Amino acid sequence: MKLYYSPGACSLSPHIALREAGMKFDLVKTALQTHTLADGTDYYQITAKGQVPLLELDDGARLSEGPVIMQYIADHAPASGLAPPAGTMERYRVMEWLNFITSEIHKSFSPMFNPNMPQDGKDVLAARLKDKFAYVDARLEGQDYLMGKQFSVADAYLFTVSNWAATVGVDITGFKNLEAFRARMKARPAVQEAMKAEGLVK
Ligand SMILES: N[C@@H](CCC(=O)N[C@@H](CS)C(=O)NCC(=O)O)C(=O)O
Repeated sequence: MKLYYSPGACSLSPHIALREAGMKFDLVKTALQTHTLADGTDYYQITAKGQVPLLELDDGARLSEGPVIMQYIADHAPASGLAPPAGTMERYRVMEWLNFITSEIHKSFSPMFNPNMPQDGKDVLAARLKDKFAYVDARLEGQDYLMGKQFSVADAYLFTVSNWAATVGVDITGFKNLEAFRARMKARPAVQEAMKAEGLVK
C-alpha cells in the first residue's frame, strides 16, 4: 500500500493508524501548495480531489477521505483493536467521533490556513474551535482515550487536529484532560515513529 501524505496534515492520522496496525506501506510525500509529488508528478492526475490523505491499495485502487481510510485500516487489522467490529454500538461511537472531528474540528481549522482568510473570520473560527475542544476536554474526563481505555482511530485523528491549534492561534492550554491525552498520544511508539517519518520531530 501507499499513503499519500503531507507532513503534519490530516494524513498524519491514517499514517499513525497504519503503524498502530503494523501494516506494511510506503509513504509518498505530496506538496499541497503546488499539488505535486517530489518527482514533479501532478497530484491531480493521481486524485482529482488534490487532497491528502489518499491510500493506494496493492491492487491499485485508491481510497480517499481520512475517516474512511482509517476504518479501512482498522477493518483489515482487526486484532489491532483500532475500531470495534462493524455493526456494533461501539463502532457507531467511533464513527460518531470521527464525524465530529472531521466536520466540526478539522473543517473549522482548514480556512485558518488560508492566507486570504481575514483576521476577523479567523477569530470567529478560533472561538468556535475553542468551544469544540472544551467539549472534547469534558468528554475525556476520567478517560485515557475517546473510547475510554481502548485506543482507536478517532484518537489518532483528534491528536492530529489538536496539533494545529498552536500554529493558528487556538488556545487549548488549560484543557487538562486534552493535555493529558496529547501527552499519552505522544508517548505511543507508533505516534513517535509517524512524527519522525514526517519530519515533525527528530
Ligand atoms: N474530506 C477530506 C479532507 C482532506 C483535507 O482537508 N486535506 C487537506 C490537508 S489536511 C488538503 O489536502 N489540502 C489541500 C487542498 O485542499 O488542496 C478528508 O477528510 O480526508
